[in-house]
Amino acid sequence: MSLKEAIAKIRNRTANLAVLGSGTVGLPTAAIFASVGFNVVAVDVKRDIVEGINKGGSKLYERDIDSLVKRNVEAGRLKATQNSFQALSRTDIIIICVQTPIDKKKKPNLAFLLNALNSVGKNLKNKLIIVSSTIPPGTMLHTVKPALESRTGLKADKDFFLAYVPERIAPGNTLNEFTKNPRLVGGISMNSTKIAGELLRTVCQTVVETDASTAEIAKLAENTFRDVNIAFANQLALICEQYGVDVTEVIKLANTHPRVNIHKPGPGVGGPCLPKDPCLLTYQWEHAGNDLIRPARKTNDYMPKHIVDLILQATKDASKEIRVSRIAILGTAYKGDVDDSRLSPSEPVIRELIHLGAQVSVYDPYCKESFCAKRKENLHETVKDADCLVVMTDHKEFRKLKLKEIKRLMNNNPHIIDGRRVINAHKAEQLGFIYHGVGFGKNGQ
Ligand code: SAJ
Repeated sequence: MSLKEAIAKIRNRTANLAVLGSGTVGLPTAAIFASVGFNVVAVDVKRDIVEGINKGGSKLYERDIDSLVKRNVEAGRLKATQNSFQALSRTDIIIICVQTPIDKKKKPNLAFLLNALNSVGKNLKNKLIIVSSTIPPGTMLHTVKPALESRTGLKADKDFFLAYVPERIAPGNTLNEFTKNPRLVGGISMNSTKIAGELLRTVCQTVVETDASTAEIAKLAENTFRDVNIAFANQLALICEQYGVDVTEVIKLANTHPRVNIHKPGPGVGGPCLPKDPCLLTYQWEHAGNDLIRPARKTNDYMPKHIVDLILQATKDASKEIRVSRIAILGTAYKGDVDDSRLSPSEPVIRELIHLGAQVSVYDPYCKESFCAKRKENLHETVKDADCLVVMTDHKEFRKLKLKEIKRLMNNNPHIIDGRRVINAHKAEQLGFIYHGVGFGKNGQ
Protein backbone atom coordinates (compact mmCIF):
# COMPACT_ATOMS: atom_id res chain seq x y z
CA MET A 1 0.00 0.00 0.00
CA SER A 2 1.36 3.39 -0.91
CA LEU A 3 1.26 6.40 1.37
CA LYS A 4 -1.52 7.80 -0.82
CA GLU A 5 -3.64 4.63 -0.47
CA ALA A 6 -3.15 4.55 3.29
CA ILE A 7 -4.23 8.18 3.61
CA ALA A 8 -7.28 7.55 1.40
CA LYS A 9 -8.33 4.62 3.63
CA ILE A 10 -8.14 6.91 6.66
CA ARG A 11 -10.04 9.72 4.95
CA ASN A 12 -12.88 7.49 3.78
CA ARG A 13 -12.91 5.57 7.11
CA THR A 14 -12.40 2.16 5.52
CA ALA A 15 -9.29 1.54 7.62
CA ASN A 16 -10.00 -0.92 10.46
CA LEU A 17 -8.49 -0.11 13.85
CA ALA A 18 -7.48 -2.21 16.84
CA VAL A 19 -6.51 -0.74 20.19
CA LEU A 20 -4.34 -2.97 22.39
CA GLY A 21 -5.05 -2.33 26.06
CA SER A 22 -8.49 -0.98 26.96
CA GLY A 23 -7.79 0.91 30.19
CA THR A 24 -7.80 4.58 31.06
CA VAL A 25 -6.10 5.55 27.79
CA GLY A 26 -7.01 2.67 25.45
CA LEU A 27 -10.78 2.65 25.88
CA PRO A 28 -11.26 6.40 25.34
CA THR A 29 -8.94 6.09 22.30
CA ALA A 30 -11.02 3.24 20.85
CA ALA A 31 -14.35 4.95 21.54
CA ILE A 32 -13.25 8.30 20.11
CA PHE A 33 -11.98 6.77 16.84
CA ALA A 34 -15.22 4.74 16.58
CA SER A 35 -17.22 7.93 17.08
CA VAL A 36 -15.74 9.48 13.91
CA GLY A 37 -16.72 6.46 11.81
CA PHE A 38 -13.93 3.88 12.06
CA ASN A 39 -14.58 0.23 12.87
CA VAL A 40 -12.59 -0.35 16.06
CA VAL A 41 -11.79 -3.47 18.08
CA ALA A 42 -10.71 -2.85 21.67
CA VAL A 43 -8.46 -5.67 22.89
CA ASP A 44 -7.77 -6.46 26.53
CA VAL A 45 -6.55 -9.49 28.48
CA LYS A 46 -9.12 -8.84 31.22
CA ARG A 47 -12.44 -10.57 30.67
CA ASP A 48 -14.49 -8.15 32.84
CA ILE A 49 -13.25 -5.16 30.82
CA VAL A 50 -14.09 -6.86 27.51
CA GLU A 51 -17.54 -7.96 28.69
CA GLY A 52 -18.23 -4.49 30.10
CA ILE A 53 -17.42 -2.79 26.78
CA ASN A 54 -19.52 -5.25 24.75
CA LYS A 55 -22.45 -4.55 27.07
CA GLY A 56 -21.97 -0.87 26.28
CA GLY A 57 -20.25 0.34 29.44
CA SER A 58 -16.90 0.86 31.14
CA LYS A 59 -15.31 0.62 34.54
CA LEU A 60 -13.77 4.06 34.20
CA TYR A 61 -14.64 7.04 36.38
CA GLU A 62 -14.53 9.39 33.45
CA ARG A 63 -17.05 11.99 32.34
CA ASP A 64 -19.26 10.87 29.36
CA ILE A 65 -17.25 7.71 28.61
CA ASP A 66 -20.13 5.28 29.23
CA SER A 67 -22.53 7.03 26.85
CA LEU A 68 -19.80 7.26 24.17
CA VAL A 69 -18.98 3.54 24.49
CA LYS A 70 -22.67 2.57 24.48
CA ARG A 71 -23.47 4.65 21.40
CA ASN A 72 -20.63 3.17 19.38
CA VAL A 73 -21.16 -0.43 20.51
CA GLU A 74 -24.84 -0.13 19.54
CA ALA A 75 -23.91 1.37 16.18
CA GLY A 76 -21.67 -1.68 15.57
CA ARG A 77 -18.50 0.41 15.21
CA LEU A 78 -16.91 -0.63 18.52
CA LYS A 79 -16.47 -4.09 19.96
CA ALA A 80 -14.10 -5.65 22.44
CA THR A 81 -12.28 -8.97 22.51
CA GLN A 82 -9.67 -10.92 24.47
CA ASN A 83 -8.59 -12.65 21.29
CA SER A 84 -5.88 -10.36 19.96
CA PHE A 85 -4.81 -12.78 17.22
CA GLN A 86 -8.20 -12.75 15.53
CA ALA A 87 -8.73 -9.02 16.03
CA LEU A 88 -5.31 -7.96 14.76
CA SER A 89 -5.28 -10.12 11.65
CA ARG A 90 -8.06 -7.99 10.15
CA THR A 91 -6.82 -4.52 11.04
CA ASP A 92 -4.98 -1.84 9.13
CA ILE A 93 -3.99 0.23 12.14
CA ILE A 94 -2.93 -0.99 15.61
CA ILE A 95 -2.67 1.45 18.52
CA ILE A 96 -0.80 0.15 21.59
CA CYS A 97 -2.00 1.62 24.90
CA VAL A 98 -0.65 -0.82 27.48
CA GLN A 99 0.91 0.23 30.77
CA THR A 100 4.67 0.77 31.19
CA PRO A 101 5.18 0.85 34.96
CA ILE A 102 8.43 1.16 36.93
CA ASP A 103 9.66 -1.61 39.23
CA LYS A 104 10.74 -1.33 42.88
CA LYS A 105 14.16 -0.06 41.81
CA LYS A 106 12.41 2.60 39.68
CA LYS A 107 13.53 0.94 36.43
CA PRO A 108 11.08 0.80 33.50
CA ASN A 109 9.20 -2.46 33.13
CA LEU A 110 8.48 -2.88 29.42
CA ALA A 111 7.07 -6.41 29.74
CA PHE A 112 3.50 -5.34 28.84
CA LEU A 113 4.72 -3.42 25.80
CA LEU A 114 6.87 -6.36 24.64
CA ASN A 115 3.88 -8.71 25.07
CA ALA A 116 1.75 -6.34 23.02
CA LEU A 117 4.43 -6.28 20.28
CA ASN A 118 4.46 -10.08 20.30
CA SER A 119 0.71 -10.21 19.90
CA VAL A 120 0.55 -7.96 16.82
CA GLY A 121 1.41 -11.03 14.75
CA LYS A 122 3.59 -11.55 11.71
CA ASN A 123 1.26 -10.07 9.16
CA LEU A 124 2.18 -6.42 9.41
CA LYS A 125 2.39 -5.78 5.68
CA ASN A 126 1.07 -2.27 4.93
CA LYS A 127 -0.13 -1.69 8.48
CA LEU A 128 0.39 1.32 10.70
CA ILE A 129 1.52 0.59 14.27
CA ILE A 130 1.19 3.40 16.79
CA VAL A 131 2.61 3.26 20.31
CA SER A 132 0.80 5.52 22.79
CA SER A 133 2.23 4.05 26.01
CA THR A 134 4.71 6.34 27.78
CA ILE A 135 8.19 4.96 27.07
CA PRO A 136 11.85 5.72 27.92
CA PRO A 137 13.91 7.70 25.37
CA GLY A 138 15.09 5.62 22.41
CA THR A 139 12.49 2.83 22.87
CA MET A 140 10.89 3.25 19.43
CA LEU A 141 14.17 3.00 17.51
CA HIS A 142 16.06 0.57 19.72
CA THR A 143 13.32 -1.73 21.06
CA VAL A 144 10.01 -1.44 19.19
CA LYS A 145 11.32 -1.21 15.61
CA PRO A 146 13.84 -4.12 15.88
CA ALA A 147 11.30 -6.26 17.79
CA LEU A 148 8.70 -5.87 15.02
CA GLU A 149 11.23 -6.30 12.20
CA SER A 150 12.80 -9.44 13.62
CA ARG A 151 9.42 -11.06 14.33
CA THR A 152 8.00 -10.36 10.89
CA GLY A 153 11.02 -10.29 8.59
CA LEU A 154 9.58 -7.01 7.28
CA LYS A 155 11.21 -3.58 7.13
CA ALA A 156 9.71 -0.66 9.01
CA ASP A 157 8.76 2.22 6.73
CA LYS A 158 9.10 0.07 3.60
CA ASP A 159 6.65 -2.70 4.54
CA PHE A 160 4.80 -1.14 7.48
CA PHE A 161 4.54 2.26 9.18
CA LEU A 162 5.49 2.98 12.79
CA ALA A 163 4.92 6.05 14.98
CA TYR A 164 4.98 7.21 18.57
CA VAL A 165 1.91 9.24 19.58
CA PRO A 166 2.00 9.98 23.32
CA GLU A 167 -1.21 10.74 25.14
CA ARG A 168 -1.57 13.98 27.07
CA ILE A 169 -4.88 13.63 28.83
CA ALA A 170 -5.77 14.61 32.38
CA PRO A 171 -7.57 11.68 34.00
CA GLY A 172 -11.14 12.75 34.80
CA ASN A 173 -11.31 15.05 31.76
CA THR A 174 -10.02 12.59 29.15
CA LEU A 175 -12.57 12.93 26.35
CA ASN A 176 -12.34 16.68 26.29
CA GLU A 177 -8.53 16.78 26.45
CA PHE A 178 -8.12 13.97 23.91
CA THR A 179 -9.62 16.07 21.18
CA LYS A 180 -8.65 19.59 22.32
CA ASN A 181 -5.02 19.24 23.46
CA PRO A 182 -2.44 19.49 20.67
CA ARG A 183 -1.20 15.97 19.90
CA LEU A 184 2.42 15.06 19.16
CA VAL A 185 2.94 12.60 16.32
CA GLY A 186 6.47 11.21 15.91
CA GLY A 187 7.04 8.68 13.15
CA ILE A 188 10.22 6.69 12.70
CA SER A 189 10.38 8.39 9.27
CA MET A 190 8.56 11.11 7.31
CA ASN A 191 6.06 8.68 5.76
CA SER A 192 5.18 7.14 9.12
CA THR A 193 4.72 10.62 10.61
CA LYS A 194 2.48 11.68 7.69
CA ILE A 195 0.13 8.72 7.85
CA ALA A 196 -0.12 8.73 11.67
CA GLY A 197 -0.69 12.50 11.53
CA GLU A 198 -3.53 11.95 9.06
CA LEU A 199 -5.17 9.47 11.42
CA LEU A 200 -4.84 11.72 14.47
CA ARG A 201 -6.28 14.70 12.58
CA THR A 202 -9.57 12.78 12.30
CA VAL A 203 -10.04 13.18 16.08
CA CYS A 204 -7.71 15.95 17.34
CA GLN A 205 -8.01 19.66 16.66
CA THR A 206 -4.24 20.18 16.48
CA VAL A 207 -1.55 17.71 15.46
CA VAL A 208 2.13 18.58 15.81
CA GLU A 209 4.43 16.45 13.68
CA THR A 210 7.94 15.49 14.79
CA ASP A 211 10.14 12.37 14.92
CA ALA A 212 9.72 9.44 17.31
CA SER A 213 12.73 10.13 19.55
CA THR A 214 11.85 13.80 19.98
CA ALA A 215 8.24 12.93 20.82
CA GLU A 216 9.43 10.38 23.43
CA ILE A 217 11.50 12.96 25.29
CA ALA A 218 8.91 15.75 24.87
CA LYS A 219 6.25 13.55 26.52
CA LEU A 220 8.53 12.76 29.45
CA ALA A 221 9.63 16.39 29.69
CA GLU A 222 6.04 17.58 30.19
CA ASN A 223 5.35 15.48 33.28
CA THR A 224 8.90 15.84 34.58
CA PHE A 225 8.57 19.62 34.37
CA ARG A 226 5.42 19.42 36.49
CA ASP A 227 7.09 17.09 38.98
CA VAL A 228 10.12 19.38 39.37
CA ASN A 229 7.87 22.44 39.63
CA ILE A 230 5.79 20.77 42.38
CA ALA A 231 9.01 19.74 44.18
CA PHE A 232 10.05 23.41 44.08
CA ALA A 233 6.67 24.38 45.58
CA ASN A 234 7.06 21.69 48.23
CA GLN A 235 10.52 22.89 49.20
CA LEU A 236 9.21 26.46 49.35
CA ALA A 237 6.47 25.16 51.67
CA LEU A 238 9.05 23.64 54.01
CA ILE A 239 11.07 26.88 53.97
CA CYS A 240 7.93 28.93 54.73
CA GLU A 241 7.06 26.68 57.66
CA GLN A 242 10.50 27.38 59.12
CA TYR A 243 10.15 31.16 58.70
CA GLY A 244 6.57 31.44 59.95
CA VAL A 245 5.26 32.48 56.53
CA ASP A 246 2.30 31.17 54.53
CA VAL A 247 3.49 29.56 51.28
CA THR A 248 0.14 30.08 49.52
CA GLU A 249 0.62 33.84 49.92
CA VAL A 250 4.26 33.59 48.75
CA ILE A 251 3.27 31.63 45.61
CA LYS A 252 0.34 33.93 44.90
CA LEU A 253 2.67 36.94 45.03
CA ALA A 254 5.48 35.31 43.04
CA ASN A 255 2.98 34.21 40.38
CA THR A 256 1.92 37.83 39.80
CA HIS A 257 5.23 38.04 37.89
CA PRO A 258 4.20 37.50 34.26
CA ARG A 259 6.83 34.81 33.65
CA VAL A 260 6.48 32.78 36.87
CA ASN A 261 4.09 29.85 37.37
CA ILE A 262 4.83 27.97 40.58
CA HIS A 263 2.58 24.93 41.15
CA LYS A 264 0.91 23.96 44.42
CA PRO A 265 2.65 22.25 47.33
CA GLY A 266 0.87 19.24 48.83
CA PRO A 267 1.15 15.94 50.70
CA GLY A 268 3.12 14.31 47.86
CA VAL A 269 2.81 13.53 44.17
CA GLY A 270 0.92 10.43 43.08
CA GLY A 271 -0.84 8.88 40.12
CA PRO A 272 0.29 6.70 37.24
CA CYS A 273 2.33 9.41 35.47
CA LEU A 274 4.19 12.09 37.44
CA PRO A 275 6.06 9.80 39.89
CA LYS A 276 7.04 7.53 37.00
CA ASP A 277 7.93 9.71 34.02
CA PRO A 278 11.00 11.43 35.59
CA CYS A 279 12.37 7.93 36.29
CA LEU A 280 11.82 6.88 32.65
CA LEU A 281 13.55 10.06 31.48
CA THR A 282 16.64 9.70 33.69
CA TYR A 283 17.17 6.01 34.29
CA GLN A 284 19.98 5.70 31.75
CA TRP A 285 21.41 9.16 32.33
CA GLU A 286 24.59 9.15 34.37
CA HIS A 287 26.01 12.51 35.34
CA ALA A 288 26.13 12.32 39.11
CA GLY A 289 26.48 15.75 40.66
CA ASN A 290 24.57 17.49 37.88
CA ASP A 291 21.15 16.16 38.59
CA LEU A 292 18.03 18.22 39.20
CA ILE A 293 15.30 15.73 38.36
CA ARG A 294 16.08 12.87 40.74
CA PRO A 295 16.51 15.11 43.83
CA ALA A 296 13.17 16.76 42.93
CA ARG A 297 11.56 13.31 42.94
CA LYS A 298 13.04 12.71 46.40
CA THR A 299 11.58 16.00 47.67
CA ASN A 300 8.11 14.94 46.48
CA ASP A 301 8.55 11.44 47.93
CA TYR A 302 9.47 13.04 51.27
CA MET A 303 6.16 14.93 51.63
CA PRO A 304 4.04 12.04 53.05
CA LYS A 305 6.63 11.73 55.86
CA HIS A 306 6.25 15.46 56.45
CA ILE A 307 2.48 14.98 56.83
CA VAL A 308 3.10 12.27 59.44
CA ASP A 309 5.53 14.63 61.23
CA LEU A 310 2.85 17.36 61.26
CA ILE A 311 0.34 14.88 62.71
CA LEU A 312 2.82 13.89 65.43
CA GLN A 313 3.52 17.56 66.19
CA ALA A 314 -0.22 18.36 66.44
CA THR A 315 -0.83 15.30 68.62
CA LYS A 316 1.88 16.56 70.97
CA ASP A 317 0.44 20.11 70.92
CA ALA A 318 -2.91 18.63 71.98
CA SER A 319 -1.19 16.67 74.79
CA LYS A 320 -2.32 13.40 73.23
CA GLU A 321 -0.52 10.20 72.27
CA ILE A 322 -0.48 8.83 68.75
CA ARG A 323 -1.01 5.20 69.78
CA VAL A 324 -4.39 6.05 71.32
CA SER A 325 -5.36 8.67 68.75
CA ARG A 326 -8.16 8.37 66.25
CA ILE A 327 -7.18 9.83 62.92
CA ALA A 328 -9.70 10.66 60.19
CA ILE A 329 -8.17 10.73 56.71
CA LEU A 330 -10.05 12.51 53.93
CA GLY A 331 -9.09 11.10 50.55
CA THR A 332 -7.24 8.09 49.21
CA ALA A 333 -7.32 9.14 45.54
CA TYR A 334 -4.03 10.64 44.33
CA LYS A 335 -5.69 13.92 43.33
CA GLY A 336 -9.02 15.72 43.48
CA ASP A 337 -12.16 14.41 41.78
CA VAL A 338 -10.69 11.14 40.44
CA ASP A 339 -11.24 7.59 41.76
CA ASP A 340 -7.66 6.43 41.17
CA SER A 341 -5.38 5.63 44.14
CA ARG A 342 -2.28 4.52 42.23
CA LEU A 343 0.86 5.74 44.04
CA SER A 344 -1.36 7.98 46.16
CA PRO A 345 0.53 9.81 48.95
CA SER A 346 -2.31 8.69 51.25
CA GLU A 347 -0.87 5.17 51.24
CA PRO A 348 2.46 5.83 53.03
CA VAL A 349 0.73 8.22 55.46
CA ILE A 350 -1.99 5.71 56.42
CA ARG A 351 0.42 2.77 56.67
CA GLU A 352 2.82 4.71 58.91
CA LEU A 353 -0.01 5.89 61.21
CA ILE A 354 -1.28 2.31 61.55
CA HIS A 355 2.31 1.20 62.25
CA LEU A 356 2.50 3.84 65.03
CA GLY A 357 -0.62 2.33 66.62
CA ALA A 358 -3.18 5.01 65.67
CA GLN A 359 -6.77 4.07 64.83
CA VAL A 360 -7.19 5.28 61.27
CA SER A 361 -10.48 5.81 59.40
CA VAL A 362 -10.70 6.95 55.81
CA TYR A 363 -13.37 8.45 53.63
CA ASP A 364 -13.23 9.04 49.91
CA PRO A 365 -16.40 9.80 47.95
CA TYR A 366 -15.01 8.26 44.72
CA CYS A 367 -12.27 5.81 45.61
CA LYS A 368 -12.84 2.43 47.30
CA GLU A 369 -9.22 1.95 48.41
CA SER A 370 -8.57 2.26 52.17
CA PHE A 371 -4.92 1.06 52.45
CA CYS A 372 -5.87 -1.17 55.44
CA ALA A 373 -7.54 1.65 57.39
CA LYS A 374 -11.22 1.46 58.36
CA ARG A 375 -13.29 2.67 55.42
CA LYS A 376 -16.24 4.91 56.26
CA GLU A 377 -19.22 5.76 54.08
CA ASN A 378 -19.48 9.48 54.76
CA LEU A 379 -17.77 12.47 56.29
CA HIS A 380 -19.94 12.48 59.40
CA GLU A 381 -19.02 8.89 60.35
CA THR A 382 -15.35 9.53 59.63
CA VAL A 383 -14.85 12.57 61.83
CA LYS A 384 -17.06 11.36 64.69
CA ASP A 385 -14.89 10.95 67.83
CA ALA A 386 -11.70 11.61 65.85
CA ASP A 387 -8.78 13.46 67.42
CA CYS A 388 -7.21 14.52 64.17
CA LEU A 389 -8.58 15.33 60.72
CA VAL A 390 -6.15 15.00 57.79
CA VAL A 391 -7.00 16.34 54.32
CA MET A 392 -5.03 14.30 51.80
CA THR A 393 -7.06 14.86 48.60
CA ASP A 394 -8.67 18.05 47.30
CA HIS A 395 -11.98 16.52 46.21
CA LYS A 396 -14.76 19.06 45.68
CA GLU A 397 -16.53 17.84 48.83
CA PHE A 398 -13.43 18.54 50.95
CA ARG A 399 -12.99 22.07 49.67
CA LYS A 400 -16.11 23.26 51.52
CA LEU A 401 -15.96 21.50 54.87
CA LYS A 402 -18.41 22.73 57.53
CA LEU A 403 -15.90 23.23 60.32
CA LYS A 404 -18.39 24.13 63.06
CA GLU A 405 -20.29 20.88 62.57
CA ILE A 406 -17.06 18.88 62.33
CA LYS A 407 -15.77 20.42 65.59
CA ARG A 408 -18.93 19.28 67.40
CA LEU A 409 -18.41 15.70 66.21
CA MET A 410 -14.68 15.41 66.98
CA ASN A 411 -13.00 14.75 70.36
CA ASN A 412 -11.65 17.49 72.64
CA ASN A 413 -8.63 19.44 71.45
CA PRO A 414 -9.21 18.46 67.83
CA HIS A 415 -6.45 19.07 65.31
CA ILE A 416 -6.44 19.50 61.58
CA ILE A 417 -3.60 18.64 59.20
CA ASP A 418 -4.36 20.32 55.91
CA GLY A 419 -2.27 18.59 53.25
CA ARG A 420 -4.03 20.46 50.43
CA ARG A 421 -4.55 23.90 51.99
CA VAL A 422 -8.31 23.77 51.46
CA ILE A 423 -9.21 25.00 54.96
CA ASN A 424 -9.14 28.59 56.19
CA ALA A 425 -6.47 28.36 58.91
CA HIS A 426 -7.62 31.40 60.88
CA LYS A 427 -11.25 30.29 60.90
CA ALA A 428 -10.18 26.81 62.08
CA GLU A 429 -8.09 28.28 64.89
CA GLN A 430 -10.91 30.62 65.92
CA LEU A 431 -13.21 27.62 66.22
CA GLY A 432 -10.70 25.94 68.56
CA PHE A 433 -8.89 23.57 66.22
CA ILE A 434 -5.12 23.13 66.41
CA TYR A 435 -4.30 23.76 62.74
CA HIS A 436 -1.24 22.65 60.76
CA GLY A 437 -1.07 22.98 56.99
CA VAL A 438 1.61 22.18 54.44
CA GLY A 439 3.56 25.43 54.06
CA PHE A 440 1.59 27.23 56.79
CA GLY A 441 4.39 28.61 58.95
CA LYS A 442 3.40 29.73 62.40
CA ASN A 443 6.54 29.93 64.48
CA GLY A 444 7.37 33.51 63.50
CA GLN A 445 10.87 34.63 62.46
N1 SAJ B 1 -0.02 17.95 42.32
C1 SAJ B 1 0.49 18.81 43.29
N2 SAJ B 1 0.57 20.13 43.00
C2 SAJ B 1 0.15 20.66 41.82
C3 SAJ B 1 -0.35 19.79 40.83
C4 SAJ B 1 -0.43 18.44 41.10
O1 SAJ B 1 0.88 18.38 44.39
O2 SAJ B 1 0.26 21.88 41.64
C5 SAJ B 1 -0.08 16.49 42.55
C6 SAJ B 1 -1.49 15.93 42.42
O3 SAJ B 1 -2.23 16.06 43.59
C7 SAJ B 1 -1.19 14.48 42.07
C8 SAJ B 1 0.07 14.58 41.21
O4 SAJ B 1 0.64 15.85 41.53
O5 SAJ B 1 -0.92 13.72 43.22
C9 SAJ B 1 -0.16 14.45 39.71
O6 SAJ B 1 -1.26 15.23 39.31
P1 SAJ B 1 -1.40 15.94 37.86
O7 SAJ B 1 -2.73 16.57 37.82
O8 SAJ B 1 -0.24 16.83 37.63
O9 SAJ B 1 -1.19 14.79 36.87
P2 SAJ B 1 -1.92 13.43 36.38
O10 SAJ B 1 -0.97 12.34 36.70
O11 SAJ B 1 -3.31 13.27 36.84
O12 SAJ B 1 -1.99 13.69 34.82
C10 SAJ B 1 -0.79 14.08 34.16
C11 SAJ B 1 -1.15 15.23 33.27
N3 SAJ B 1 -1.17 16.53 33.81
C12 SAJ B 1 -2.32 17.22 34.05
O13 SAJ B 1 -3.40 16.78 33.86
C13 SAJ B 1 -2.21 18.59 34.59
C14 SAJ B 1 -1.43 14.99 31.85
O14 SAJ B 1 -1.25 16.14 31.03
C15 SAJ B 1 -0.57 13.87 31.34
O15 SAJ B 1 -0.78 13.56 30.03
C16 SAJ B 1 -0.83 12.67 32.21
O16 SAJ B 1 -0.26 12.99 33.50
C17 SAJ B 1 -0.19 11.45 31.63
O17 SAJ B 1 -0.93 10.53 31.32
O18 SAJ B 1 1.02 11.41 31.45
